[in-house]
Amino acid sequence: MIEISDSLIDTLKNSESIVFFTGAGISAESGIATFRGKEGLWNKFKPEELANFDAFMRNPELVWEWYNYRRRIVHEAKPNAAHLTIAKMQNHFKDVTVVTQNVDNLHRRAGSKKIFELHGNIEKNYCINCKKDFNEELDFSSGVPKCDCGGLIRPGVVWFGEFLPEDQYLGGEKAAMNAEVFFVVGTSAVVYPAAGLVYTAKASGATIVEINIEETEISSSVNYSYFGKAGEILPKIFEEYKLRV
Ligand code: BJW
Ligand code: ZN
Repeated sequence: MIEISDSLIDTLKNSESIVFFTGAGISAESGIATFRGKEGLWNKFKPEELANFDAFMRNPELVWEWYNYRRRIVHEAKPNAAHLTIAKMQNHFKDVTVVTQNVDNLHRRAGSKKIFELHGNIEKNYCINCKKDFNEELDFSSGVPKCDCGGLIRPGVVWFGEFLPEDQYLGGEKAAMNAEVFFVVGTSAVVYPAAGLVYTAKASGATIVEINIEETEISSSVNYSYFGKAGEILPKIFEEYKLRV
């Protein structure tokens, strides 16, 4: 049984600004596969082989097949105890911000209000040429859908080699700089510039708390590590906090 340290609860009691930096692992208990590790493979492809523009141009049908498959899973999924706990914490702290690498909307569906989406949103699409948004349901009956300008329509997510949406990244960076407690939940913390926010928060004086089922790239740099499922550990931290407020 994992014990939550008294000093972390004391720090939380004295904090107003809490940030949750999240990755695919927070949605694993909702039935959404993570990217890395053996669970992360889809049809034997690594995410790096599909989540890039060249792969899309080479084989848009294949990349769309992956996104449409994931879209169906996301629609059927529900926020889990970790997403719901973060949303509940909004009633107990002055400023709760979610900075997520996930594209699955589960933080919003759980009720979190202040969310920065660093890697886009799987519900969105846009034209590769004129960048027009196509956020309605797409029709694949005659192949990969195209814009009036002739450009292919692509998922509204951020692929390798692409810049993150500036407003979302700057919002996440500002939150990291202002955080008193910065939780890092369910991410392997290997994809940049997102993972760099952990070091931004640390350099700005935040207490860093990692929650993951295993050690990661950042484990040796954090103040507290809790190894276990996010859907079990986050509710436990919140319960201990409420007992001691
Ligand atoms: C649990 C759990 C449970 C499980 N409870 N925990 C060399 C060095 C440094 C950087 C680079 C480099 N070469 C290239 C780069 C840049 C590149 C990069 O970082 N690459 C690295 C992989 C090396 N980054 C980029 O390209 C970014 N853009 C950029 O840099 O722009 C500047 C630029 C522009 C032009 C030219 C050059 C540079 C863009 C990155 C975009 C990432 N996109 C994806 C796909 C999004 C769309 C989609 O969903 O399809 O984002 S890739 C994928 O990885 C996705 C994720 O958001 C991201 C991070 O993954 P995450 O969330 O950490 O998931 P996993 O699976 O890795 O980890 C899950 C974790 O959960 C594990 O630790 C488990 O243990 C844990 N877990 N169950 C708690 N129940
Ligand atoms: Zn267009």
